[in-house]
Amino acid sequence: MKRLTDVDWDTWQGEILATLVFVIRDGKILLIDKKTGIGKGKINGPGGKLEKGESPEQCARRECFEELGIRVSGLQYCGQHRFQFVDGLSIHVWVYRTHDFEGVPTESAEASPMWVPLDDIPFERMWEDDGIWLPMLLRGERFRGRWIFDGDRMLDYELLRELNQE
Ligand code: 6OG
Repeated sequence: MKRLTDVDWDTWQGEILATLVFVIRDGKILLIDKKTGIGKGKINGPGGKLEKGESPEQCARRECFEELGIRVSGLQYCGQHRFQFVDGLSIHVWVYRTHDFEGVPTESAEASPMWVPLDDIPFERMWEDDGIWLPMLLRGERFRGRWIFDGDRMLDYELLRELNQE
């Protein structure tokens, strides 16, 4: 499996369902140095796996609280990604952004927070896909991505822009 066409996307279902949240305020974006889980050692947005019975939005809020101790609200849905890894792992990720939160982002066992200027995002320390779709999120465009990864290495992808309606 190397290309998008090697996967039957009609029947594809993520084995892991997860979320990502990007808090943007005063020209800065809140990122985390991830200390555990998938993508440990990389910089990403806060987020994580859905628990049983939870909606993606509930998961997004819970993960922000667990990882950083902040209460986010006014989450805007930005898009979805379907990640297929060549070893069989598959992850379906829902992505949100907001500028509303309460509390001070605080380091936890899972994450260390950082505010980064929007024109200085450390893409070289992030998943390879982020450099491709995060600019769309920052422009307020909605997206739908499908990606093939071999470990850290991106092999193929398709990123579509969606109409901004639910
Ligand atoms: P935990 O292990 O933290 O949930 N994730 C990815 N994020 C980006 N930007 N690119 C990828 O490319 C990713 N694969 C997974 C989604 C996993 C977290 O890792 C994110 C979740 O926030 C392959 O519980």
